[in-house]
Amino acid sequence: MQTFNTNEHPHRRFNPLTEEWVLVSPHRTKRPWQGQKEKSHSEELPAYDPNCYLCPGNERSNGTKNPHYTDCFVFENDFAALLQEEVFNENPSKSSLFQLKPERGINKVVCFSPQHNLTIPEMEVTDITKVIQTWKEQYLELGNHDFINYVQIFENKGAVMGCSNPHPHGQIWAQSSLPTQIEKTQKSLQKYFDANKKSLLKDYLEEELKLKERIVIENEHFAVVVPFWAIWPYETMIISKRHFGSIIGMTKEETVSFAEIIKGITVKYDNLFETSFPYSSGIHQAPTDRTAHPEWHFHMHFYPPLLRSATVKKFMVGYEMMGEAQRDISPEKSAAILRDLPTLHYKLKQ
Ligand code: H2U
Repeated sequence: MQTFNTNEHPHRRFNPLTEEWVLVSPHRTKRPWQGQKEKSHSEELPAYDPNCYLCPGNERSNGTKNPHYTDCFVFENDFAALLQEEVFNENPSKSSLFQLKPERGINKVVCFSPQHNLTIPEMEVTDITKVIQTWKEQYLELGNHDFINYVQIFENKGAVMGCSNPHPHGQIWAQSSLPTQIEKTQKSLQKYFDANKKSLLKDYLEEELKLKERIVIENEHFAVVVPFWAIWPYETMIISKRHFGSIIGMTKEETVSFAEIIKGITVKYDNLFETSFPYSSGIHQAPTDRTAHPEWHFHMHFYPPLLRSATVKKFMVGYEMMGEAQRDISPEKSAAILRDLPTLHYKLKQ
């Protein structure tokens, strides 16, 4: 019998945050590809687009005019998925098989910059810091509503991620319940904290910083790691070195470090296939349910869909829909590839 080798033999890895497993098939990375190839979009965009509903001074679909903003601009989503209005459910189902409950919330759109053709990796650190400051203000303001218990800050970047507009922007969905991913994470963090009186992610990051094999970049206050249990080929996580639960626990210095590390990883992403790299990213942090959450540890996920070029993306289909998530390239190999990429954005190359 052969000795088990993580780089050659199929195996499963456990995600301690969601308590889910992922199947890793590292021997399969040389498999021939005859599937979909998408058109790579490298068209040059203007700094201002008169038809963009997010550009300063332009009109949105409902007729509202955007101000002539110069930094970040936040507005309530005109097509909100959640509504603030309180409703009374007169006929709650008594069956555990037909559970349903009304959900209240507030949806916002955050324009990161007035410039239409800029993306986070091309923004200055000072301007990314202003985005983080806006996220802090929104977390506080939204979390102060008595019916808001969780504030989800996220970005969908790129048309392949369903992003409707290239103008740099993200969204915030604040709601009365903990969304499923947050509830799962919360349970795991709580269980670990109760058993060890320590943060699961602090312990995890300390191990990763010793091993170094999945760390992509780090600075004084944050590190970027391809998680041991990553699902997406180039999935990463920014984890704070210090244990704090939410974005408002971040000091001034940490805020600048956070901006630097966001820029650092997104520049590497763009450099990977010399394209504006698509992803969904989002901050996972303490709920705003007016309860202390010493178990929470601030972190940010990046889930990029691209697999082996600017045009080949990974689909979560077949076995993954029916069984569990699966990846070919090992997280260690992905981390090494990202680590070896230049830190200067490819568009600035001489
Ligand atoms: P995405 O590109 O990630 O889909 O985000 C754009 C959001 O902007 C989307 O949620 C909102 C959409 O509802 N929007 C407005 O609020 N007003 C508009 O005039 C167009 C789009």
